[in-house]
Amino acid sequence: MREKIFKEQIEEAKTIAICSHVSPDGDALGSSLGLGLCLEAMGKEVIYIKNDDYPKNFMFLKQKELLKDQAPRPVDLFIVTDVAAESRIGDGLEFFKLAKNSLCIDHHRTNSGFCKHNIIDPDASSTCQLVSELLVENKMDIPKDAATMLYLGMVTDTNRFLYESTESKTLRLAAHLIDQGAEKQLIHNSLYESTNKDYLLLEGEVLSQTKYICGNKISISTLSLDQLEKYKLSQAETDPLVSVLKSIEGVEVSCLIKENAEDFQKVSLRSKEDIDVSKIALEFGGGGHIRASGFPLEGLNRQEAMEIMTERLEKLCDGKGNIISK
Ligand SMILES: [Mn+2]
Repeated sequence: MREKIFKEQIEEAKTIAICSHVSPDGDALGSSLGLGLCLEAMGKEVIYIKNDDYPKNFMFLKQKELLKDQAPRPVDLFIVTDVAAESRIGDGLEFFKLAKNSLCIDHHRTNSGFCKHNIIDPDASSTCQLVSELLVENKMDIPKDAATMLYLGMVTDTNRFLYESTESKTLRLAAHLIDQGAEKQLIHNSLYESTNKDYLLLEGEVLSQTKYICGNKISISTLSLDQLEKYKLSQAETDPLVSVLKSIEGVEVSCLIKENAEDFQKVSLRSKEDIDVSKIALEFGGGGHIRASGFPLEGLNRQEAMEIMTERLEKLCDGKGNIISK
């Protein structure tokens, strides 16, 4: 059914604008550029909408050249990939309003389906997996450069196929992308064998200031703008930190509060088992996945955010150092 919707919407459109979320990550870039390249190969006119600065850690990809600032204009179809809510469309919003038709392809559990047509699969480990599946089911060609982008999102959203969300299907689709020429070694070497040493130093600093509650089962830390400045890193480069806090022995839930301005914090949550952190994110007006979610906290400084998050996360605890799943 969903593969039919995908095919029909694409077949009907001549001009297609494609966009992902603000502060793009590997899955956002991979799904939008990967799908766009497949659509171009089908003879569609594709407009790629740039959102925010291109993340430094993905500079090694030549496909980044496709992203440009675009003057809004009406198109037949507006596609958003990996975007959980309309508020995350960013610079694509004008295109969305002007477009005749819209299609949302996403894997965020909290997605309410804000487009005319919505293909949402919370069980897909990445939007790139979902896009690849839709392409394969429709026997559509995946050119080499598209395969590389789709592979990128699959690798990053599953943390190298380590997360529980990785299914046998994920690996079969990844294998298919490699068969189409996905540059897997370029991705592996550029992302996982090239860690910035300043990032590692910052990681140590954040770890050393981490607070543990609930019998060390919950880790909470903060990252200040001063620290980013000190180590000359961008916000995007510090994305792995919250997972590092989760990877600690015994930790079930991790929380990182990132200062974006003195009175504006961004909170990221991760969990290993039992705890659905997307519920907490929803309470605060954010969203995401069961094991990875986030939300902004406006009007609070870092210290206040730390207090609020400590208080909220303590509710996950039975008071005797055990996590109670709810
Ligand atoms: Mn994703």
